[in-house]
Amino acid sequence: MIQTCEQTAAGFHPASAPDYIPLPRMRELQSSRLRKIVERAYSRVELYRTRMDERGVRPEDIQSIDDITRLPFTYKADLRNTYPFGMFASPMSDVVRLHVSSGTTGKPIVVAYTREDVDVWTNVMVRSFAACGINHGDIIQNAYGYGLFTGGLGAHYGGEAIGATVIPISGGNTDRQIMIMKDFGVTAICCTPSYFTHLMDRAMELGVDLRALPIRVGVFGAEPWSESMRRCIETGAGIKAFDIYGLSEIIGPGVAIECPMHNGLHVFEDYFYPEVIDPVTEEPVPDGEEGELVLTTLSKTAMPMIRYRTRDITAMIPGECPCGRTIRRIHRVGRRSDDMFIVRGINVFPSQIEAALLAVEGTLPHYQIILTREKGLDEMEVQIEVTPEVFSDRIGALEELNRKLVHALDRTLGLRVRVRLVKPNTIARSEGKAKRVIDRRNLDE
Ligand code: DLL
Repeated sequence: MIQTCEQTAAGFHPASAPDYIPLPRMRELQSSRLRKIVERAYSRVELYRTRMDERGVRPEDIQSIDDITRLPFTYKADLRNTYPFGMFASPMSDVVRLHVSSGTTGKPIVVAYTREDVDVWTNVMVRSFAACGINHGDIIQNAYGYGLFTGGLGAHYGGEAIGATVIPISGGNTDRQIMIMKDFGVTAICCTPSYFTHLMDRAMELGVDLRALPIRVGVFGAEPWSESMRRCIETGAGIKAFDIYGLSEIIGPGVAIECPMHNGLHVFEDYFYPEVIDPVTEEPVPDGEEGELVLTTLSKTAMPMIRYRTRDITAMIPGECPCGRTIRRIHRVGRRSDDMFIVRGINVFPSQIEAALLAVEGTLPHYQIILTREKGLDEMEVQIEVTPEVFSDRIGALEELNRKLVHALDRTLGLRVRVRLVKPNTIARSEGKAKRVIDRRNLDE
């Protein structure tokens, strides 16, 4: 464990964490870490070396954190183009973990961690839990998915390190989640906010009153949610709901967390340096104004990310937080500047869907994606036009095609979705950009 937090048998004391250090000291820490990470990235990763050379920037030009704007940006496409290991700055023998997240088409993106990176991740998750009032003695039901998704293992390591009891239940099987929550005296849950609202609905159907259970905290993230959803969760389940933000490319969950003030998310900027820029001009925007979040990992060894364009839209919140943390805050992330959307915590790009659909014979390149929320759970229906021959064929042929498409989408997205085959010319044509995604989920419901 990186020794920036005080860990004792009695639990975690956040007061000693960098969350509270004075700004000038934070700037010094960030500057020294940035110098090292830029040197590492330049000397070990071809993409960074080429980009910096093209800009005429040498590692020694980067002396303080204010020099960061001289560095080139990094994009999701860079990770895809260097698939699988081209962005690694450590030999594979030092890499102890790999995770995978969806790319825009075809291949996913791969992220790597050394032992030290996993320790940093654990450290920020410990500080995240502490900010939500979770500590030694708590029983955490970790319903984020375990596996290639970073949610499960990220929360797991942090929960154990803070001294809580972690139940690695992963996602799904809602009735069992409710039984365990009740029988094990769970005090905190980690999952996507939409899954929790589904769990609340199911508990109601089963006659379980969540407000009467010991559960008191929820740590919700991996997808956008709203203040009204928070109110619905807090009153319906009798818990305090906290927003946690993160992305695989940077570390996973634990890039930023709400504190009990519930007024923005504190970024763990001793490890992840935030900038907010205008996505078109690429210039920084003033605090308080919306723009795209750009993050630099200040200590990641296996896969440093320099000025990574997250595509998430947010704003830096000016001023100090009454909670006493000095690390800066961002507004909750409500939307993105690209077309990625999130279904049940899984990132989906329309381009992935298009590639999967059109690889199946009998389909036409006219499709539409309809998103709804039923009983708190995201549902996705893909409507696609099929050729006149297929459409006038036997029912059996249509069913067979439907099955193939469901399977192709499942294989590409890792999600089971509904497919509806429609006649040629059914889907509205657009004069400009095709409107592929119709999102009828109301975050405020
Ligand atoms: O979703 C990591 C995570 C796991 C975060 C568990 C929080 C809790 P990815 O699958 O790589 O990683 O997806 C990252 O999800 O760029 C945002 O667009 C979105 N996202 C993550 N957290 C939030 C949040 C994980 N709290 C992408 N609010 C990010 C809004 C979020 N969007």
